[in-house]
Amino acid sequence: MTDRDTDAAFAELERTWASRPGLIGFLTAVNHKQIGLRFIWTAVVFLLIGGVEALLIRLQLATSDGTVLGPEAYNQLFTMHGTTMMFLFGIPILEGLAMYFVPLQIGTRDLPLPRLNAFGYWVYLFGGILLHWSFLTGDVPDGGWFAYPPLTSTEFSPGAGIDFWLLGVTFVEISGIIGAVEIVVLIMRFRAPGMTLSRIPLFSWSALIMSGMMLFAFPFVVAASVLLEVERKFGAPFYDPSLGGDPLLWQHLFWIFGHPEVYILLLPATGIVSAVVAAHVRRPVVAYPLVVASLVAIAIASFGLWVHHMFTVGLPVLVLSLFAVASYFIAVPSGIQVFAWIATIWEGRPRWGTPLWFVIGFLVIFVLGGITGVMVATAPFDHQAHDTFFVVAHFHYVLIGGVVFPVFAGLHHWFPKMTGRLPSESIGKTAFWLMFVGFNVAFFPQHWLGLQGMVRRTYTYPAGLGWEAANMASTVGSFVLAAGVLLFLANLAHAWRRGRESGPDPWGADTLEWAAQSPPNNHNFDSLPVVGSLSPLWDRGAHGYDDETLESIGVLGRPWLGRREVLRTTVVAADPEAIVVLPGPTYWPFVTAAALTSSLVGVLVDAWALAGLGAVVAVAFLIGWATEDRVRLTRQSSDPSGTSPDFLAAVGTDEDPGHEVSGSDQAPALARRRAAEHFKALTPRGHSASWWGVMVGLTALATIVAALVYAYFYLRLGADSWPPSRSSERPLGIPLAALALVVVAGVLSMPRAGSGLARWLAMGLAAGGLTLQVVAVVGSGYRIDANAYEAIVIVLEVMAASLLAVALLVRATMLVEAMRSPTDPEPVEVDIAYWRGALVLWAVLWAVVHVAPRVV
Ligand code: HAS
Ligand code: CU
Repeated sequence: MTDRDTDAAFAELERTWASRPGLIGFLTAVNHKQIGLRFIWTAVVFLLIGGVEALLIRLQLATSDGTVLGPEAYNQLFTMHGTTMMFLFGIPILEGLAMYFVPLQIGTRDLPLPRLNAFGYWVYLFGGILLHWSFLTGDVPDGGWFAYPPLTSTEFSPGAGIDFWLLGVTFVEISGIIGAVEIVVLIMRFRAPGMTLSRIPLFSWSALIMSGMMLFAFPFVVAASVLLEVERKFGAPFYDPSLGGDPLLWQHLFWIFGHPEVYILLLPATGIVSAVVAAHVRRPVVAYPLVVASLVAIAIASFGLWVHHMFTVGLPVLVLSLFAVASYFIAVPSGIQVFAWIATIWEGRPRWGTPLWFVIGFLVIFVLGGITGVMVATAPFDHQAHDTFFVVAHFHYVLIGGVVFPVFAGLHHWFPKMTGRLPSESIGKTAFWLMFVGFNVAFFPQHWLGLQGMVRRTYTYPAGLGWEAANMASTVGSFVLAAGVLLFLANLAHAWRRGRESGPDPWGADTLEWAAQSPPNNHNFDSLPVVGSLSPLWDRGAHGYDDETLESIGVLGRPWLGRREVLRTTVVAADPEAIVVLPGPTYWPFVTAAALTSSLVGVLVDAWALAGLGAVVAVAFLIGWATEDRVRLTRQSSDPSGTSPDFLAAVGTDEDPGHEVSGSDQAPALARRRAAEHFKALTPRGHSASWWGVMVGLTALATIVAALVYAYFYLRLGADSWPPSRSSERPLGIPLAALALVVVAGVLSMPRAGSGLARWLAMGLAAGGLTLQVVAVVGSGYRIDANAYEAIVIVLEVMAASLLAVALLVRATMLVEAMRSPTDPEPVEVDIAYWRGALVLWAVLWAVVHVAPRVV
């Protein structure tokens, strides 16, 4: 290839990967950098909103008998503050950073399901707006970020505030699950050739683990919220003890989500710390395998700790002890990471810029917060500290120290990559010191206040307890902290236009994002990198990404076709597997999210016609989305036959059999050669990205089912008689017939590429099963407001019926798709994957509804 050919090819790629201009571009963009950046700045806006709410709270508490806020306003502000920070700032900013940087770090050009990603953003934005809309209607949620019933039931919260909260949070969590699916599939299937598991950068590892955790945690809060909303709208007594419900069920469901949630925030933040430490002390983080193992250990263990938030609800001592010990255990992997960073800084050549200062701030504050965590994990101590400011101090140490400081380190560190400009170091460091000092002045005294008995979530305290000075210090400190945050953001805003040019790699960092331009061009990399080391940019030539490699790989795909092509690789070895065509700009994500939002608003204001219409329109849009021709979305080929020089064939020309490689040098050369071979003769194999998306999405769906089944058995355990005397046992005849039909439908769908006819037939049978199921439920005479048993049975039945109904829709759409493009295996794959999952879940629910009441 001559240089001219190459330049023309790069220009062609750049046009192919461009978004559309103007407002249309804004609404239709799907590119990971644009969407990632949107997540980041939207989250920053919510950080500022949440910050103002916090300052108002502190003004009220500055003096005894404060009069800045009344009790109602105070309740609303601490609720919205916690909700905003946890749901609208913390998770989205970390997801945004992951969406922007993971594709670059692992050497690809976009996320695997770009339209879904854009949809996730709109859902997040609309959910966040909805939550804050309540300020305009006056019905501001005031039940705390944990929304415990019975406080949040209609009896004690009759207004629409809690509905805003439940629906808004559910929406935002769905956006989170979507982002998680995206990132899991991305990291498993789209890494650069040669990027084996042990060469994945720590930030990408942490993003993968965060996303995996989200799939298992978020569905619990979605399920809890849906149950509470159904209770509020239709009188289903899930949390009402007078009809067999139990408010503690909420606490379990909420904290099964809520405890992992804090590590979902912490882990990617530690990933940022690892990235920043390596780059700014100029050596890889020590003990990489141990650090990865710690991330995994924390992720798994964190699902077994939730009861430590419920130590004071009156549980057996054995339970208290088990959960306390489990909570101590988590200090071990946390400690391993802390010592790994300290050792890395010790061994390295630190450059004391702003990012590293934020890391130091993180280390100091997070360790203090971790230690108070171990203290409150000790049940007898917690009996004193629970619901006091001691806990408030603990979680601000871990959340601001453990999450905000690392995120700020990351924003400063990656800012040059996103903008091509360097923020001021002196302003950055000033901002750091303001934040560090302000933070400690604001929150350290709260430990003492808590031990003195000052309770949280109470709008004032009387004079004469000696708490004034500490509270005043806390308020002053929080304003200093806020000034630091503003200065930090102002520094970035200023640098955006005026900062010094940074060039591609101002820090001399090690991971692939620094090999791209700053800001990266539309297609990220001119040539797709091949990776032979954990620090590819430090091991240029010897191990990793080098100019030679650039030449050797050439440009992926055939740019003159105008398609968004990326490389799919295998899970473990990252061997090239297939070339995947990604979709370009499209309206579907935006309009679908808008339709869903209008449906949600319908529920909120009891306009059921609007709710139904919105849902129907959203489904119609989803079908439009699923059948949209992805290849046509990008620029049309001028030369579809591809008579121009075959770029794939130009690959691998640098293979030099005379060049002896030895020892550790062997791996990269091998990887490169293997990649080159694959490029030459890449017969597509493995599953499509959509198939992976469905499989990972099914995990989240299965978790929702698990949460509902958990609720069923929890209610069952608390009941004296089950089913309660009012609820006659349901006859089995029709349900058995439904089961038979669905099982046969499942069997008919089994053969891999199953004949079209068998799959149509299966559809008919499943539709029959669904009809029988509905008939049986209606015929049972069960009422959702009768008692907790009937209510949960109806919810399980509705869940099962929805799974089946969606399966029918998916199959109809995919069969039509398959007829339109008979050579494309994807529709069949997606259809069969979803069917298997949905039918298995349906059968599980069937067993719970019909078998469980008879045997347990
Ligand atoms: Fe926590 C409450 C226990 C870490 C966030 N936590 C909260 C709440 C939030 C939160 C938001 O067991 C309040 C929720 C609400 O609104 O009610 N937490 C722990 C423990 C750890 C911990 C054991 N928390 C976090 C992180 C968070 C977070 C991380 C966010 C990012 N937390 C609790 C408990 C409650 C709680 C109770 C409920 C209290 C109540 O009454 O409501 C651990 O993961 C911390 C491990 C980390 C370290 C530091 C590094 C380790 C080193 C090794 C040596 C240290 C040792 C320990 C051996 C420990 C350096 C020595 C121990 C001594 C006592 C000296
Ligand atoms: Cu916890």
